[in-house]
Amino acid sequence: MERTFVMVKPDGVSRGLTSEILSRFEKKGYSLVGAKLLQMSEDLAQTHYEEHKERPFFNTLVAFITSGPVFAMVLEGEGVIAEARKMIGATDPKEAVPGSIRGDLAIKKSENVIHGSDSPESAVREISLYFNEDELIGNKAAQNV
Ligand code: 3AN
Repeated sequence: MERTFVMVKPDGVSRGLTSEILSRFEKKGYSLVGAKLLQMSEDLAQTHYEEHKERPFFNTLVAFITSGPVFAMVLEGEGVIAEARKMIGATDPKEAVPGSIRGDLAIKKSENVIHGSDSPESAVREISLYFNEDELIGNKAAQNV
């Protein structure tokens, strides 16, 4: 079954949007197979966003994503990688359609409340950055077998 990595960013957590965001994915029919509230280190932030390290906004992005706790989760279900991206909406909340998470809950591109993996390769990479195998429900170790 397909899995993706989704993370409520510090602005979303501090604004109290975590449960609303999780609720949207659950109502759609996706299952939560892993979740944790964590404070990202600078190292983890730089690794997560390494594809953007030459971009002018990289330092701001790292500072922002480490500015407070994030809520990291792994969601499972049919087509969840592409569908979660659709539900999240465009990177710039001003372009994100109403009904999408960013379209409904954000204004600024630099504080766009949520991250979601953009491909199967990113999903695998990002899940392993934040979770051990035994922290994911459905994996053998997590079932104590
Ligand atoms: P997405 O999160 O929609 O996949 P990416 O991967 O292009 O978007 O960008 C990663 C993050 O970098 C975005 N979530 C956003 O917070 C930030 N970002 C992207 N472009 C800009 C920009 N021009 N100015 C400030 N922050 C940006």
